[in-house]
Amino acid sequence: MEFITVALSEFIGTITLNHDRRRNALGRGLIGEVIKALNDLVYQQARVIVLRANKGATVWSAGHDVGELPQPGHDPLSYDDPLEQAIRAIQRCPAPVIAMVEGSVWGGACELAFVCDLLIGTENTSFAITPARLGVPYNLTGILHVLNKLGMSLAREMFCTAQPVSGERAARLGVLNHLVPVAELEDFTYRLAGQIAANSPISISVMKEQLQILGNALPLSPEAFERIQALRRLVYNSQDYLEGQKAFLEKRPPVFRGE
Ligand code: YXS
Repeated sequence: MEFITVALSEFIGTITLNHDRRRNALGRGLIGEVIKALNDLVYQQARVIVLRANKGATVWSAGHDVGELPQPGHDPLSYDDPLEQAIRAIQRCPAPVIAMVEGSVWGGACELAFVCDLLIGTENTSFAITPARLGVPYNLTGILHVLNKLGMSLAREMFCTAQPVSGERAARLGVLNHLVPVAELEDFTYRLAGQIAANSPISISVMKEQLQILGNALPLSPEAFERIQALRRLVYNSQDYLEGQKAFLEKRPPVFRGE
């Protein structure tokens, strides 16, 4: 694998994001390897999977690969976007996925971590949801995943400010299941993974899917859905969307005009 490493021991799988040079940006190459690793580990009887970055990582993941965002006029987070495929792969994985989060998490990588079944962080963990910083219209299921995880108040703050929220605050608000000192992070995570692996995998996989179905069961009229899609088109057809990506790639602050 070019972008990740994979391991399996005593029914506990580990997928390590291993592209530090690009801060584990979620490009199609890395995402493809993560999805393959999830499938392979389940086939090899993994009962729980830890999704992590390398030890000592300052950035768990920098989010969607900005260079792979499509040009204006095309939905940047369409159903078949690799990031969306990875999010569905984690949700559909019969084994619980534990996000072991060391370092900062950005953009769509926050959603990827939030859809994991458990999140364990440390004092250097932080989450920043950044579509507003790039002029990107987040997608409907993504908003629902964030809303389910954060609640309305924190979701509004994070989508509007695009500023990092600390691991300590995330733990206090229930976004992290546990916050442990970085020196204890691995032992704590794998001890908890061992507790899961010792339980009935068929019982857990069924309850995971039941929770998934109930968590996403929000009635939405066709008109409401079409209105939301029309709103998102306004954004990804905007000059702001073009400017957000351009500014990032040119390593300069964006100048947004709201048009
Ligand atoms: O210039 P080189 O070639 O060395 O590459 C640099 C960065 O360009 C690259 N890199 C990325 N490339 C593509 N997509 C990214 N998201 C991305 N992030 C980083 O990695 C190399 C090292 O980056 P550098 O020098 O900035 O590292 P740093 O340690 O000083 O800063 C780390 C970060 C994560 C604070 C910084 O790289 C950063 O702010 N990255 C962008 C975070 C972000 O806004 N992500 C959201 C992406 S868009 C997304 O997820 C959704 C579509 S949405 O916007 O809707 O949430």
